[in-house]
Amino acid sequence: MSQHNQQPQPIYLKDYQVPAYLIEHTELRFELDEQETLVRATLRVRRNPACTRSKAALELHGHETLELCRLSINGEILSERDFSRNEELLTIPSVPTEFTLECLTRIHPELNTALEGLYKSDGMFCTQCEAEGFRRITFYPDRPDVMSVFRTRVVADRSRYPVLLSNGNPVESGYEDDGRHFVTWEDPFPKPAYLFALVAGDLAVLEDSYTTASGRPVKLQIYADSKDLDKLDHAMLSLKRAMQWDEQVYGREYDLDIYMIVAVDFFNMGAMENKGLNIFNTSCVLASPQTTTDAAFQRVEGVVAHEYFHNWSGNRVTCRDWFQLSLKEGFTVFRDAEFSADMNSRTVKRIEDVSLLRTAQFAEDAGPMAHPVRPESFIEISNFYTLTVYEKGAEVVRMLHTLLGPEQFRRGTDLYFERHDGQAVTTDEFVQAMADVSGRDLTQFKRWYSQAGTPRIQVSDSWDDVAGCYRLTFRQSCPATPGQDEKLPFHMPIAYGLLAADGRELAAGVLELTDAEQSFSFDDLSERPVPSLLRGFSAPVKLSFSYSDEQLLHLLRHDCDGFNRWDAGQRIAVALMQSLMVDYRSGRELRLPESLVDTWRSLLTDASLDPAMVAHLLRLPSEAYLSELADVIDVEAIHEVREFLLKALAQALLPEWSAVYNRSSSEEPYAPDAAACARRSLKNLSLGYLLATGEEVWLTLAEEQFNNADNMTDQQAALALVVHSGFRQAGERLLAEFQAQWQHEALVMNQWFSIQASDPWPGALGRVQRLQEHPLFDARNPNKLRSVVAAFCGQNAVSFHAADGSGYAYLADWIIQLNKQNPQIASRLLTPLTRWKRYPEEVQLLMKAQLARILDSGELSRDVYEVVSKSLV
Ligand code: B3K
Ligand code: ZN
Repeated sequence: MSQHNQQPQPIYLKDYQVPAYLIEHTELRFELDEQETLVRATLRVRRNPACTRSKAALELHGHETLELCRLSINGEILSERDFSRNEELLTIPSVPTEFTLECLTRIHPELNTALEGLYKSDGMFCTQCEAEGFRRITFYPDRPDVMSVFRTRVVADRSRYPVLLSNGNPVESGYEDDGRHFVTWEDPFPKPAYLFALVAGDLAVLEDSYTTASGRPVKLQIYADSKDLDKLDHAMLSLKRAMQWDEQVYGREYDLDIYMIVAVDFFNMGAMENKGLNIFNTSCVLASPQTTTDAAFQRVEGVVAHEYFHNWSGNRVTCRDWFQLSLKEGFTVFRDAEFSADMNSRTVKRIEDVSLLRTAQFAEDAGPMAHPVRPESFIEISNFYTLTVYEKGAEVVRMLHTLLGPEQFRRGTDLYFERHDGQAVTTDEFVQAMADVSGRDLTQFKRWYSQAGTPRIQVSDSWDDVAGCYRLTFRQSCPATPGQDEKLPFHMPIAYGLLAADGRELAAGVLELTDAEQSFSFDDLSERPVPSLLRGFSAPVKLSFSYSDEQLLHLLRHDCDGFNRWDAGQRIAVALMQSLMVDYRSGRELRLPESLVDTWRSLLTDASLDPAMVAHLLRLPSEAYLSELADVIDVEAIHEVREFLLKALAQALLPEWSAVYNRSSSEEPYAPDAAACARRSLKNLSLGYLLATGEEVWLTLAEEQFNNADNMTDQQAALALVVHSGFRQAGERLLAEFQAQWQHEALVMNQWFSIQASDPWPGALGRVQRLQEHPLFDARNPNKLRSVVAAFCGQNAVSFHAADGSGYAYLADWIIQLNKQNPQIASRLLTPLTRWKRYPEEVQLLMKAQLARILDSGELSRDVYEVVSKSLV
């Protein structure tokens, strides 16, 4: 815990200074053992010629848990007078210009519950060093602008840890005393310490190979527990596809002789791009038709690609400091999104990504932790691995792609990689490469990196019938965010089309908005068009235009932009739900308009439509999206109105749902390709509507699907739909059967937990507390916490927001417990409580009281302290 007597202090981007010392070579020796681990680090250090502070001391980061055994410079052991140490730094005031520093440290991976640095996951050793985990392994300048070549020897008991891995290529192996063995690894590419990795365990491996475009063979290995060896094929296929895609689309080849992925069960996030040795949460690498849903198959493909793409966007060219995190994350998310769009359905991928952005990222922008894509300060960097840095950061790169066009964008990335290979750079340098190849002035564009908040665009139009002239006027503004009251206009691309009454496109293109108010005219049009605005969601903004229902229906039928067709449907549904919410609050009877039934009927019966599109069009806007759009969130009204609409549409279109269900069923063997996923998604959507009627016959259908499914997508969909329906006994029965069938598959059981934790039926809190007593629940495992605690607090709004405040107290209890055990997870789980300002006053008081209780609960980690203290402002 780092709070001690004084509150943790923020650090600022404006205070950045180049490092005073550089590390040319890092040699590490790990002696892994059950009770303690010894780490010997031998560093070749030299003064940084770029540093102007001539008498700068050598500063090494070192976590307070490190036990220093010996420290020497050029072979001379230092005494305690020669250096000082506080809870973060070890400082040696006087050192030569060039020297060898040797440091022997004792650490305790077996006691490490924060899962940062070196720790144990289910009996194996593994590491997580980004952002600042290496300082829990040894004393080191643990900052991304210090890049070194590493040579690592791992020594461990031969029988318990037959596999010993680190970054780079294996160069030596052999035996030591007492049944121990070693492997030495050498990574020739200079890297920051955050990309260091080590794994030791008894692991099975799937091997394959890949020949790069220039003919270099690369050995591919994916390691996992032997029981999971049959679940690695999809990750391997995804890896090979990603390697090929990066060659074709970006001209980037892999650079080492070997590429390894290791699956571990205890992991704070999804995966980590350590050079040559990616470490993955099992949930992002294991996949088989029997145990894995379509969504999870696609997640594996996306995450494997994401970590692979980091080899160039992140590892070869890395970040100068952590304020630049989006340099690698925003760019890499953009790269993986384009990869997934190319491998599957482009429109569906876009709809999914935009839905996430509009619900979760927009909510972040509107909350107390709002920050720019390149933050200006932080107390704990782990709190800034956010949707803003990742997803909005990717949107910023996408806008550059749209503004420059694909060819210039590619010349820009070529220049960026070539100019900065082996360097640690800033987002300014990324944009500069784009400016240099295009000759464009991107100065104003860079406000996307420095200004927080979601811009609002108000659009109005006018039509001059005589001249045939159509005019669109855009007004942009951006709400205040913490520390930023006034915003300047953004430079953004608005992709658009103008549609005639018969659906023809009269004009299309990209408008560039730069001013607070700006108009564009379109001459010589034969008729007043319907505007399709922000096609493909070309900028991360909230755009409003007073569309009539007819205009939206027109876009829904005719727009050639699949994203905007879907969005037109969303706008229709959202408007209806918002008006139903008003009715609900005033106690009026809720009614389903005939017009909506007709529209939906035509979508359901048109067999020529792409099933993927239909599945998305007919999915009602989520509770989370409606919450984000509300001025004051009325959890109950949102839930009740959505339930009403679901049931009403189910009744009104019963024969159509049943026909779609039958039409979407298939005897084909399982494949996770785009077409088959779309079919299953439409089938399970129909099943949901059928069950919403409450008629027994559809329960029987759901149970049949549950029992006969040859894949997890269909089985799990049936389970979740029945459990969340009013058929309570049937739900209990299926849960018991599912448990009996899958209790040995940890990832499947995580879904079993999460389906129950997100069940809104009354009594949810009691059920969740019982789940925590289940023998498979383990509070030290982040996946389990996500399946139970995060699912309850994040996906079960009616239960979490119970009027007595019990949901808030439940979450606060967890935060107080996890604050010591795993601060990163604690601070992440906190998010729902931080949004208190969005709720009615009496709710705000209850939520704030729990935040205050956390703040007063004793010594807080930097992670939790930052989020709680900023939320209470
Ligand atoms: N770079 C890692 C994230 C590390 C998070 C550390 N708290 C995974 C990724 O974005 O690829
Ligand atoms: Zn990443």
